[in-house]
Amino acid sequence: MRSETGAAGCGGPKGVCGKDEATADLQDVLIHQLKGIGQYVTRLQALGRRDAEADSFILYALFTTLTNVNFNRARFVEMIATAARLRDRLRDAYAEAASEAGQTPEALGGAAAFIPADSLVGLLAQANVASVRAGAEAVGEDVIGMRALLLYGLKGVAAYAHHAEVLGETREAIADGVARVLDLLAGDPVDLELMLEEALALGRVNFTVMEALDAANTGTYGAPAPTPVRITPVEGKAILVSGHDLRDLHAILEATKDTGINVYTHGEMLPAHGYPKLHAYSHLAGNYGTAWQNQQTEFAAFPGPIVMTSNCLIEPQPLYRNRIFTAGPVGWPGLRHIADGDFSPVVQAAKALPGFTRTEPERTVTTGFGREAVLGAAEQVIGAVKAGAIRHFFLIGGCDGAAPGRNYYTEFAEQAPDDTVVLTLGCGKYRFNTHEFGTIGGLPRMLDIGQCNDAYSALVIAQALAGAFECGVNDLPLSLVVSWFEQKAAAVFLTLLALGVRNVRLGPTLPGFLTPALLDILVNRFGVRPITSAEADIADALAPK
Ligand code: SF3
Repeated sequence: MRSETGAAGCGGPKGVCGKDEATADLQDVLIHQLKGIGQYVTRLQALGRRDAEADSFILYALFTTLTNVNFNRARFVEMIATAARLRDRLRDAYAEAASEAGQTPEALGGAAAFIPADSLVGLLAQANVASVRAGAEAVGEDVIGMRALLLYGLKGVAAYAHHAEVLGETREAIADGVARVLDLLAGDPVDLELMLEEALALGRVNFTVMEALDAANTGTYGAPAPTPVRITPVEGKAILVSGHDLRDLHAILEATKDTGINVYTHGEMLPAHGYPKLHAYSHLAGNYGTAWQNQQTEFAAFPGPIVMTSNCLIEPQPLYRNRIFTAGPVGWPGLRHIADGDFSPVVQAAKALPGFTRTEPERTVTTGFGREAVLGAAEQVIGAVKAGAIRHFFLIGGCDGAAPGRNYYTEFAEQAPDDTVVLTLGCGKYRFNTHEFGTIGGLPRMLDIGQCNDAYSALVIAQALAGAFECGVNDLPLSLVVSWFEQKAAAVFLTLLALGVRNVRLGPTLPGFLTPALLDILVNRFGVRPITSAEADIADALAPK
């Protein structure tokens, strides 16, 4: 999926995110290689051997193929060469481990034996065998759609797992689960039931990933606490940091300490202000702008350098192309890339650019309602529910986007009755986070749990509430309203299904790979509901059951 529009990509010479066909084709080749690597990794694991380099490369490489992450052909050509070398090494290691165990190694064909061409033209010619749609005529759209759900879920899992890994949190269960799905996909599966089971297993793996990421973030930067964040600029030199990677933000804060340069967050970086060890930097001045899809106008107006640490990047415009940097898995041809965590070129750029020339009157939004903060107020929350002051919780979360229909989320939050609480995470929050929600039972009526990366916090809160009320999550006065854009949302969606969470409202449009038959499965077995109108969905959620 190159966008919310469908399994077959967005079509045309460039997708809606700006990715050209050649880059998308190179990504398909890389994914094909990763399937082959997954085949060897699973077999090595079965023989009791682990390969940390392979585990890490798989996560990073999959992350680069998410929508709106990396558009740089040269980086993909390099990664394809690296993947080929890694696969060869794993093949040899597997042969050796099997022989040591007295076994005859399987002779693996297909993706495991794929030899990438040694030229760009040759690689592009190989993309047809590697495409998610390869063999569609023979197996039909339902099989292609289910494979796509697995692959896109896997990409999301890999992205979250990479975020955790850069902060030192890894789990063998994650590497095993990721390799297992790659191995399955390498076999071009056609059994829908089997793939559905594997998708749910992947959802459980993602729960482990989200837990690891939560441990990484809170272990490194402390548990988020409710924090008002300035959303108006302060006079002075400035750097803007977008994306999800807290470690990069931390490195930039360190690099700008005592320089007089202010650091602003953008998009999914807003919740970083809630982490005590990041909030402690007095030059973390505020949040600038809104969600990723508005970046072309917001970055153009920002008077300093911009760093994109993860998704979601869209085509940089000439007005800021010479002052935007990429980091980690992100890439765009011709942009300066920070590969080694040394952000001094960004600091130099900030010194040379004007910065904000005046301080605007302060306005704030509040973030930092992670699991500890919300559960710290659990007694108050439970008391308010029991007393009837809180009638219902709406978790309105997920990815924002530019497609029509997303006003639904604004309308939903704003029309939610005064005796309901709105919990939010992901960049969809910008649709309503400056709205005045007021308080309820002494608590703010709108609680920003954090990034989409903080879905674990939301699940822990839901499970704790269910425990307090001695019921299941599905019996709580809680409705989940999820906005869909790309593969991180697919991973969280699979986790919700795997945990048995029902009645998830999904929109604004359903991903194109969900054929009518697949949608039927989701609706009938998991109670998934495509959104209708805010008014009707709120009324339905509040109707006595
Ligand atoms: Fe999604 Fe880009 Fe915003 Fe993290 S990942 S929420 S769109």
